[in-house]
Amino acid sequence: MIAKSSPQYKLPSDFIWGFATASFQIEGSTDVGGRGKSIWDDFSRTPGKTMDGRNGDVATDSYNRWREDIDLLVSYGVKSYRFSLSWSRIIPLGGRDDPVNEEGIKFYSDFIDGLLEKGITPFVTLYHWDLPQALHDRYLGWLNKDEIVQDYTRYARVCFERFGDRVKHWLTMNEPWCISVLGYGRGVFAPGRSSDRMRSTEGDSSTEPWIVGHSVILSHAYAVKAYREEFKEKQGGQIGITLNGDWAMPYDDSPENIEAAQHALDVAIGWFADPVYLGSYPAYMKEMLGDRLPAFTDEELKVVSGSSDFYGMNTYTTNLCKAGGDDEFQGKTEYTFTRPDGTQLGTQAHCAWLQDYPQGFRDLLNYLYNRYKLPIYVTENGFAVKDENAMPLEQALHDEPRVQYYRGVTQSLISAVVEDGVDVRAYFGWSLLDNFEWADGYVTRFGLTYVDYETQKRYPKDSAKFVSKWFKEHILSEEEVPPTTTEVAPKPVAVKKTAQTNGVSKRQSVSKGANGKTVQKKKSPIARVTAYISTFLGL
Ligand code: PNW
Repeated sequence: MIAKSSPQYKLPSDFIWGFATASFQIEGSTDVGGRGKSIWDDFSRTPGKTMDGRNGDVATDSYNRWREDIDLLVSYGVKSYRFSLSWSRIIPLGGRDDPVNEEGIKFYSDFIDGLLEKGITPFVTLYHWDLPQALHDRYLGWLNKDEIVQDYTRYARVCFERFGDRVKHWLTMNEPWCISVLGYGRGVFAPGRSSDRMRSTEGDSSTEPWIVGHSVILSHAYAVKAYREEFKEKQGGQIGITLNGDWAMPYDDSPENIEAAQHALDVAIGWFADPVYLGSYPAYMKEMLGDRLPAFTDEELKVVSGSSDFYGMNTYTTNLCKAGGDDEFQGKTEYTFTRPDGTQLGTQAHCAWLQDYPQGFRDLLNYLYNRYKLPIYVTENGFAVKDENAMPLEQALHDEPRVQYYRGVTQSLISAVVEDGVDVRAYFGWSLLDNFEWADGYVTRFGLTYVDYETQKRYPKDSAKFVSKWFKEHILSEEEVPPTTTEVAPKPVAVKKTAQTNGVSKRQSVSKGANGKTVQKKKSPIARVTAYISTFLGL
């Protein structure tokens, strides 16, 4: 066990950290540079769909201000930046026979070069909810498995071909649960389909989300197959999916509530993670949905199973779960933040679904690592301070509840890695900037940087300073890294030792750096031996 006070109580030297965004939430310039419409363009312009009636036409204007965004990342000292590509900027009509837009390619190509020039590793999401409108109009998008799988795979292939020489970290899909449930079940996100005729003119919440989820899994899997067969050998990158999922805690000790928490996890996470990592839908989902849950053919299952190189984890909060209710999207459980004794689980955020509970972050990391046994990349995690939008600038910049949130999760993160032996390789805070928060419009601010939407000026909040400083102080410097097994040491480094004592799967080997190369560098023999001894003794 490494003592908390030890200089070795740190994350590995090749740990990746940075901030995340998504194309539609920041770019704006929706009708510029040959971009085709996405399903969010008109949806966000439709009265009543966003809280403040505002849309994504300008957002944080990052299509024009991307150099400024890179400067901001540099000022924070990040190692990596997670962003997404707009499918309809690259293929305006989206389909496999539709033309590629060279202006869109050039925009992202220049951006990637800009990051690399500053030593920032691009972490690229292919799909963060902005489906080309033309594909929705043509065949109902994700509802048409046969068409969308082919169109998505071709889009992915174009991205690998054009950017894969420089991009070594790919995420196929962002949060399939949100795509399926919020877009086709609750109808609150584009394309806004549901059974609720007060909200949606079309849709069927009892069937469509499960069909959409199935198409998303298959599209992900066939894109990964293409990457592995046609690009990976030459380009040497990694590819995986990223899932949302909040920790589920039983409301109390009763057996039905303990079971309810597992049901909540089965639908929030297992719906996607179980097929991808374990090869089948969770038994509880089959029981709950019967033949409304689509089945994989044997051939599809071969492609789906094992189709992610790592576990991509987006998480924000913890829910207390009680058995009951008929909400299938929550596994027929009820969520609350109020404990049996009437107290709140944590600090309330601006959005109703989020409270700050850092222990849940650590518990979730352990659960995912034990169940899926792959390295974890935390690709989103963040907090929206209550009423921040109504505060004067100076007050908003001192975002103490967000600092408190990040203080808690970073402590949980390092405890999970060093004490529990969970193999976490990356952490991205959501978000680099305040931005278009989907149905919330611009009311809810998740940024570690404040954006004044009148001037588009960016102002670092205290949280950005906290997170940047924390990662700089808690990652082993290359000088401190103990030698690897191939060098002097007969045993793995202390992190690996701790892992063994906890009965969790261990870190298998020295992980790869951002560019796919082993990061640990040669040190002087003395430095190596000293570092090794101090690690071994837990100093
Ligand atoms: C994620 N929920 O969305 C997305 O990946 C981001 O684009 C988004 O800005 C961020 O989290 C903050 O909301 C979520 O209702 C949207 O539980 C809704 C939920 C969770 C995540």
